[in-house]
Amino acid sequence: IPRISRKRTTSLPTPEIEGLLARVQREARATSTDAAPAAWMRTAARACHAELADRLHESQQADRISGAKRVHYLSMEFLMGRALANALSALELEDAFAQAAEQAGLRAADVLEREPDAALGNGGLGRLAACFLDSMATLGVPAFGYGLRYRYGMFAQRIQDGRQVEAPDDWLRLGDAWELPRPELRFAVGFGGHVVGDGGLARRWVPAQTVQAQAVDFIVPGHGTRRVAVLRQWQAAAQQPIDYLAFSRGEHVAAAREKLEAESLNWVLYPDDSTPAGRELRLKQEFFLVSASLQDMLARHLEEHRTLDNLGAHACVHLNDTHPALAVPELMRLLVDEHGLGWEQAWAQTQQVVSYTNHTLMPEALETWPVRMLEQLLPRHLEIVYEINSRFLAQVRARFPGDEALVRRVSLVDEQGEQRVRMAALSIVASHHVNGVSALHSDLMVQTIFADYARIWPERFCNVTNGVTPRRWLAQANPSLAAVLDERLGGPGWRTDLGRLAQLAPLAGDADLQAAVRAAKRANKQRLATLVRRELGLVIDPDSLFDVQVKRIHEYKRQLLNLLHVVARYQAILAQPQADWVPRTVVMAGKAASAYVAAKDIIRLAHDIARVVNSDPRVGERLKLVFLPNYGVSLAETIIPAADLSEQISTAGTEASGTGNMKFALNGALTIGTWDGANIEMAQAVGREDFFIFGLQAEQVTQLRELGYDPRLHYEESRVLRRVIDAIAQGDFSPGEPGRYRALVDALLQRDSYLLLADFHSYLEAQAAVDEAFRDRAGWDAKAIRNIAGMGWFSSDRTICEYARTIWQLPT
Ligand code: 26R
Repeated sequence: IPRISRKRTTSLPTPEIEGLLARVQREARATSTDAAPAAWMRTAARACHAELADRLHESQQADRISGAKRVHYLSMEFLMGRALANALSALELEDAFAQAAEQAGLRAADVLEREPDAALGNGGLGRLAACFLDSMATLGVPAFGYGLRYRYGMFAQRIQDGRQVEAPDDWLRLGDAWELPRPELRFAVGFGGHVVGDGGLARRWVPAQTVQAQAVDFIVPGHGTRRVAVLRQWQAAAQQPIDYLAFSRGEHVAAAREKLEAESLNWVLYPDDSTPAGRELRLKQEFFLVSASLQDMLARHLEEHRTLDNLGAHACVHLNDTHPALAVPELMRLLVDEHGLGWEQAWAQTQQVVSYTNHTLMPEALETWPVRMLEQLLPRHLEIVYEINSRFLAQVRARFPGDEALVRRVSLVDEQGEQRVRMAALSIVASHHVNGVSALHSDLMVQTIFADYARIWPERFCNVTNGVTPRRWLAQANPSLAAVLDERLGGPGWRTDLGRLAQLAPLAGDADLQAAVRAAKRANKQRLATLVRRELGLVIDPDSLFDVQVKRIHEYKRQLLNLLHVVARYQAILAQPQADWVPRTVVMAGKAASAYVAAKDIIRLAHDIARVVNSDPRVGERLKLVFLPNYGVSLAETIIPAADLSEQISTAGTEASGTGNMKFALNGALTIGTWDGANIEMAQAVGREDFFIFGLQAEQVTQLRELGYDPRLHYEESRVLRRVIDAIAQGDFSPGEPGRYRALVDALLQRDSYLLLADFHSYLEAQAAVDEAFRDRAGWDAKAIRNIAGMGWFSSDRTICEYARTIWQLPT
């Protein structure tokens, strides 16, 4: 991995930063007490930003001089969360900052909390991109993240009468101190219009409409290095911000039309279930991202190399899922139409440059775009897609003569019904590598959704298992545990060399270490209990077992299975109040896409169950159910370190990897999970004895479905399950509206698409094993330590090293 200056940045705090901190202090003293923390937050952000801007300049200068190969990571989502604590940590200013705040009579935590989350992502895919930027900066991989500067990010979730209500996420309301506008970086992006040509392959697109893409940089600091990465976010602006003629005619709305239309590109982040309505804007967003990013990349390359012949040697374009797949025809258009390369030459460069990561096997999440829509919006790109397709299909016909069924299946154009372009096919055909995000997912990818392509190009497909950054997800989120690690691992080096955690394994039985790890966990649980009391007015016991499931609400993730267990436990407690129950607090959080009815029903059911269970005096302290609203990066940073048990219970074969699973185990939670995604590799790394695995495996799931799965059999066979389902169906948790969960229960009994009933018993057994293990506190602590010790491999630093070596082929 190329890196400049890995030396520790011990020279900090620099006089400039000390000066800025002093300024922060002065300003804060001058403002009212109420505004003080917010004022501190912004001033501290500006102080850090000034230093980071210097480092950005240094990093980019160094890459220009060395002619480094750069990674261009194209993603519609970057779920960055807050930046200040991370910047302070990277600049090694945490202590100085905390002291300065304290002198001003403020708590550092209160200041940090004033920063809104940059929630420009839906979930796993977006957060992974953020972890990758952190690792690329830290490892010194020359990298640009390219994204959109959404005006409104992931919606804010409020709960009203037990139901989710969405509110816009107005995160830029007070401006963002971290933004570095780059007025000199502007590119024109076209839409619509027509194509002119002379009959040859080089043709010219004449767009009907053009908007300006304006770069706004966000600097991502590296840790233990002066290197930084940059997240370049595009802002759309009208060519002419105001139509003066219209304005002078008094037509003010018309005068602002172009401006409004251009800026609508940056309006909102699309939810991950986006229904066909309003899809055209999403397509425009995708193209806008891709076109601006590639123009920026080519301009830089030309400035440095004066030719595009060697583009592939100096640039990687990585597609974070297919959302930026229009990069393929857009790069071809730029190379052929705008820069005059021949088709073959352009295609060779494109294939050398592009790689693609798939993040889901769910067929409904595979993107396709109607040919009609592309024709209207991107006529030249449609032509290019057709040309790529005809050359590709000719190759297929030559290699598999007579197999027209194969040709139909692999074609970039789906001809069944309305013609649509398959974005995954487009990405695969253009990429030198295609990877999945866990071993199981990568296997299933080539065995199922991409089987035909894997037959054509077996060498193209590979796996790179996901990882998470230990800086945010351990050092910053869990300072209590971090302090224990610093002491036991001989200093802070584990932050950038997470493999060192393995040194803890032989110490798992050490009573002092156990006590220290337990004390850290207890402090984090207390912190969460305080938050729950503040947010919900509910008292929870920090000595109970904290059983946590936090993630987007999706049927395949099976939050409903978790709820079935809660109800079963509730009924068992009522039946046997004298039994020796291990007190549990079940914590859930997560957002449902606004149009996803089944997911919203699950949220409502959780609230209905919580109300009944939490207020039943017969249950007392033995069981509590908590749903925390507005899950996001910052809330995760408080919840995850407080968990004893991590719920990773997706139907085997459905969760591509999961990354929350890694964050929990890294923070000393034990996992109850299915044989799915990265859970499998985690169980191997920490040891199966210290993992609560249950349920059908992916192959068994497939078999069962092929044989014809009948959920009713489970319902009829199991008294426990019957009582649970009947209680929900009869309205025990919704007495005012007994039929409230009719649809949900019917779906379970008639289809049960995600096999909850098939796994129910195995899940209850695993939960009983959890209780047993928790009774033995020393045994549990030893397991927790072995979990932490086994997680070294799941650092996103390791993941990025694998991408750098095998996919991006960066010099080492
Ligand atoms: C709008 C649409 C096409 C869309 C569909 C699905 C947009 C976004 C998604 C979300 C996806 C693809 C996602 O977040 N996948 C998750 O990626 C994580 C990182 O690799 C995995 O850990 C996780 O298992 C997977 O669900």
